[in-house]
Amino acid sequence: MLADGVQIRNKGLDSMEVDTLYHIGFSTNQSLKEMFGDVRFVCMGGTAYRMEKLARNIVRDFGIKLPTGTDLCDLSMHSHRYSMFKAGPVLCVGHGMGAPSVSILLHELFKLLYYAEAKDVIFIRMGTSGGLGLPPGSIVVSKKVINEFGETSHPFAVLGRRIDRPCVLPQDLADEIINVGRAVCPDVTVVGATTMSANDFYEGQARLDGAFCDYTAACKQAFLSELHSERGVTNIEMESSVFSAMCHHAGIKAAVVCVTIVERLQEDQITCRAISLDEAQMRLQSIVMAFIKEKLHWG
Ligand code: R2B
Ligand code: URA
Repeated sequence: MLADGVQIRNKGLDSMEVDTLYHIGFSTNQSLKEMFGDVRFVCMGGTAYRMEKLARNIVRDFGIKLPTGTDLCDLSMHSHRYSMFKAGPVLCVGHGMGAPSVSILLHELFKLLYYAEAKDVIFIRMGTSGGLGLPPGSIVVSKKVINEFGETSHPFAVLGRRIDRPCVLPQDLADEIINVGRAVCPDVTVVGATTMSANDFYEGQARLDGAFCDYTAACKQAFLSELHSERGVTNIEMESSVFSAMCHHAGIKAAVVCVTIVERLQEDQITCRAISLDEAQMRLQSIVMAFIKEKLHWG
């Protein structure tokens, strides 16, 4: 099934009378086309707080008129799982941490947009990350994603078998965002590079400060240095491999844009001495908002 980009690869859905999108709190009994048919961008990030802030900033910056007497609200509030705010054509969704959380959400968002007949939708993951060889507060637009084993694919388990789906991100989209980023924030380091997506924050990212650590500081340093100098990795986070693999599998254009909040070649703990989390988020949001505005020829 094709809907101008969103490929739902499940013929079985046709025979379902009602499809309940349990984790986002919607079902095909609702007027999904009326509610979501105009969505052109889906921005996803880790927390509800940040995604609400993004939606509010878009409403203000784009001059979007909400119906008199109404305010933005969490459309997925009743599911108590994810959070979703709609700012005109931009859906801002909190995805939680890690691949399983993102995977469940993407299945349901793809179906939602398919049922809503939304066209030419672009997905953008906006995240925080640990940088390699970059000052905190740098912006990394992923051109390539590797998983924690160094492979350019994400492993899915289907009927007990491992299926590797490639992590592909459109290079032209990444370049467009890099150009906007450099124009909007000329004093900030904005790079297009390789992102490593790990399944864990501590051992999975070679930290020395987890509850377990069976390796030495020298081994950690050698691992991260090799990732950086041999593999070209400039940042590490936890969702880009599943995100890029699933969007590619669904035929959806997607980008991963992260701000670095720690220099991992120097430290493990996130203290935000060099840049506050709020400032880092604002930087990331201003770039993505400028990109969306340009794409939509808004204002
Ligand atoms: C970045 O930050 C989170 C871990 O602190 C994780 O979701 C990620 O990718
Ligand atoms: N998120 C991560 O996954 N790693 C970091 O170092 C910082 C944010």
